[in-house]
Amino acid sequence: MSGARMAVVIPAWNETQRLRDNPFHEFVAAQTSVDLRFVDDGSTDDTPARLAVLATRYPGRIQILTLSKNRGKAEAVRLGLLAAISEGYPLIGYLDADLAAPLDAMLTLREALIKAPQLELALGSRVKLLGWSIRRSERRHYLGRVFATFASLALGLPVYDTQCGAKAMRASPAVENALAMPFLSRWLFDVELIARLRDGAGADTLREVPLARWEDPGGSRVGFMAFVRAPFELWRIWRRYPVEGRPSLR
Ligand SMILES: Nc1nc2c(ncn2[C@@H]2O[C@H](COP(=O)(O)OP(=O)(O)OP(=O)(O)O)[C@@H](O)[C@H]2O)c(=O)[nH]1
Ligand SMILES: [Mg+2]
Repeated sequence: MSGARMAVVIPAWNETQRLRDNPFHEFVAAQTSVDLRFVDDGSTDDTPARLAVLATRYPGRIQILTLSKNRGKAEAVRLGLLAAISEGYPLIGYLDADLAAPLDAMLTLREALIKAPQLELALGSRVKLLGWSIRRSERRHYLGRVFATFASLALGLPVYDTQCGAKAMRASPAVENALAMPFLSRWLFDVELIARLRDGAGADTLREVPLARWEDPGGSRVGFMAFVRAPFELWRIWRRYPVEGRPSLR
């Protein structure tokens, strides 16, 4: 079963500096059942040309979906995943172009879905355990822990890390349904995706999978304002997807 076909969606917005060809080519050569679907999110730098070169070496296996203007990561990922479902892949997932989570992480997540057929979503989780290689600056780690605590409260689920950019799903009707509408939030869409599946498929279809390796390569374009806006966005999500049995603000 480990050969189940999977499409990994990689959103890319002005990634000329961070995009490297080799890891993608080596991965596609070694993993013949996993294809890559880049979404060029209205880039204004050389990203389209770089992606075109990347794709020519493995026609069909690496493809580019081009958005004519920048729609933000949430919409880029959502459109890429819907395109992969319509291509007929039984498993789909997404990963950041900076490869903070390495491509191998998608194999770990795919394995989790294959081993447990009841799961709809396997979430990569950056759990900093001794002997594992999870490398983030102290500042981002602790800010991340504060955010994760509030995200967990807003979802009413014991989730450790909603924001890791590596997630895999089954291309099921429940997942397709969860992706049908644009997300409310541009950056916290992972929290929304979890809420939608919690409500549409049940909390027991979601599983976090600790990743062995995660390393921030730097160069993030998520500015300070994203951290300032995060509590407000989380509040909007909590209001829009109330936790059953708990008071809603609506
Ligand atoms: N910043 C940004 N990234 C986008 C956008 N659309 C797609 N992306 C992609 O989303 C992924 C995440 O971007 P990063 O800037 O690394 O942000 P992040 O990983 O969420 O945050 P960090 O933890 O700060 O690195 C990358 O693959 C980007 O190319 C967009 O409009 N803005
Ligand atoms: Mg990043």
